[in-house]
Amino acid sequence: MADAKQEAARRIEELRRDIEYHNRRYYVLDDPAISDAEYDALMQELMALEAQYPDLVTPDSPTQRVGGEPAAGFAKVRHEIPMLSLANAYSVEDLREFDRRVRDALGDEVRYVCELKIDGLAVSLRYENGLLVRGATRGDGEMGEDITANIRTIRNVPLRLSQPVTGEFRGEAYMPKTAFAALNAQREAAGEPLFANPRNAAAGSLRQLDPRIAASRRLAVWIYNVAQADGVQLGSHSEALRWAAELGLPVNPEYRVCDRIDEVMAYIESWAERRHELPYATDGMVIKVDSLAQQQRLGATAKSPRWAIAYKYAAEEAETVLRDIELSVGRTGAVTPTAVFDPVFLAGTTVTRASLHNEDLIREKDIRIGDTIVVRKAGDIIPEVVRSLPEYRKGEEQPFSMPRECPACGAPLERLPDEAVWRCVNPRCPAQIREGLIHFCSRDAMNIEGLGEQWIGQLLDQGLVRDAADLYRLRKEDLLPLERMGDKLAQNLLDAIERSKENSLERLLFGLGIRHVGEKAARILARSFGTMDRLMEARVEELTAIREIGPKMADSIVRFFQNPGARALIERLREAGVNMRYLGQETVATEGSPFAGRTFVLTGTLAQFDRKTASGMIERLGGQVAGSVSRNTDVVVAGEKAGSKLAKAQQLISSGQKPDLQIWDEATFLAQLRSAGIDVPETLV
Ligand code: 3BA
Repeated sequence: MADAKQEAARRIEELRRDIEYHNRRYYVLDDPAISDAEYDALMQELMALEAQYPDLVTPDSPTQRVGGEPAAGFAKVRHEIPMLSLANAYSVEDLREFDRRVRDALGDEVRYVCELKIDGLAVSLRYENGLLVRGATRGDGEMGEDITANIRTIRNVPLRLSQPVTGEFRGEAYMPKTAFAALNAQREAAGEPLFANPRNAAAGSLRQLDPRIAASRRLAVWIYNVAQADGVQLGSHSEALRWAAELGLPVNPEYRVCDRIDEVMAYIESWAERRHELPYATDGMVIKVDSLAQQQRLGATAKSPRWAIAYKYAAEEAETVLRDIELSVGRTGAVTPTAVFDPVFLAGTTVTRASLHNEDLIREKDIRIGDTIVVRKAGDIIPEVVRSLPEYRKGEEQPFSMPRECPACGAPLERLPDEAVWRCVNPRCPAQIREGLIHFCSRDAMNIEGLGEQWIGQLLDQGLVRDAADLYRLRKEDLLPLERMGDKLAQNLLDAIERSKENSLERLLFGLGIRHVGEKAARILARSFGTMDRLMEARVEELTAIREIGPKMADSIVRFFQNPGARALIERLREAGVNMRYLGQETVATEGSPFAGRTFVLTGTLAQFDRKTASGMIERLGGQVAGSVSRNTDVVVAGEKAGSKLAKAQQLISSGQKPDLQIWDEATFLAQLRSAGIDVPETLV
């Protein structure tokens, strides 16, 4: 083989390995290690080399497939009508070329539909006789994963259409920006890895095997394609969108029918900035030929339809000056560097800070204080430093070096061989104690309402508390001298602290901040061991015998309880009267639940429960159960062999007397119970 070809073969192998690795990080682990642009660059390089040496192309090359493989654990589903991908346009010229190709092929007038390009992941929803029967991911376009249970938890996906239609509807599942921000804040508090952008968060949520988790994630869907529908005649895409909306499916209202490509350009331009104000992330505009007959004439290549193209807005980047690198110490002692730079306006907001994650990243990117840097927002939301611009250096820039001592307490920092972060391991480090206390009081832990960062800071500074147990000794006269404190507020805080004593064990376990023990693990531990005492004596083998507990977590738990400081804290909490037992089903908040204040009628047989149990659960969640269907009924839960009550409900809906009456089958009922926090067996749904 010639030298050049040999070199190409070597590089091709290397690229394939890298791409496979990043594919797995992205599709399987939902934890990408590089940006989309960097990934695209690898793919482009591989495609170029393979084009140059076609005999080096093998069927297993990542260029030979469209997407990722389904993760283990979900049933696979075949898409009878393949889910193709979209060709991309990155410039106005690309768009004009698309328009030219389309008009050359058709030789007549063309109308286009422009739609916002939602940054989520494609899903397919199948309805039979108006009922949602299947939800699937796109997968590689041919085979996806059956995620029906998770799709059912998405609030804006109708479980029943307004007409008994059989067909398949496709769209984008996404996580609204606020939900994404809240989720990451929660994960940060729990010491869990953050999602890089709403798209990954949505994908991660839909790939959860436990639909309760998916339900807690506040996803939503926009439908943008009618893939198939029995017995309807649709002439155009815009007509299909209107029809889908009429059926009750969520269709994004911001679409526009355009008569010429210039109008398309203007519409794209009109959204370039405004899109950042939307409550969900968008990364471009999708342009589609409106007439379905014309779509058919244009057809598709192996990968994508010739009648559609995705215009991507350039990822907005800005230059600014790095003024400082600040260090903060988290609850686990991890020291995180943050870039502080001159304010820049980026994707709709002014930003001044971005996490730099760890020392290695700063070194790899050669980022120095005083440097001109390029910043952008990952997924349009999270600011990040892309690179420094060494060509602007004047010589006064300061390379960053991680201190060897904790910036909060001065204790030496440690870095484990397989970790990227430096940690302060001083258990008395004030920064760790502060963050730990904030976590202890937080909503998902002990839920001490009102006791936030500011108060905790003051309590620590005034020496009124040193650890969580001290909170339970506070008296009103301790609180009153605090800045901005009043009698009523002090009483409220004391009441909230008092109430927290009654929490079920899982909240305390989560609040203690045992490494690797998140909310879910805490719940499993509480349920499995019942009391703190039993858990404290558990050995590694007993812990790992529980399916969800791995060796790393087990080891961390055992070590935590061997620590005399932790044991002493637990004893003082016990003396203060803090509950240390699992209280069975946690008392669930009824407000905002799909049960609160609504009237239910049960009909037919449920496989999972007898009627009394089902009624009990509904009532515990704030609902009422009635014997017969009337206009006062909000929801009919229909089991197998449901008869006249179901028929009555359907009649009330279709006659318009009670159009918002909902009919839930058993799976929906279970999914709703789960989303309200009730533990129901895993067998169904
Ligand atoms: N429209 C994504 N594909 C889209 C139906 C076609 C299509 C998309 C779209 C193929 C968006 C590729 C995955 C796929 C259904 C295949 C949109 C968006 N239209 N508005 C033309 O907003 N992200 N994605 N989805 N079939």
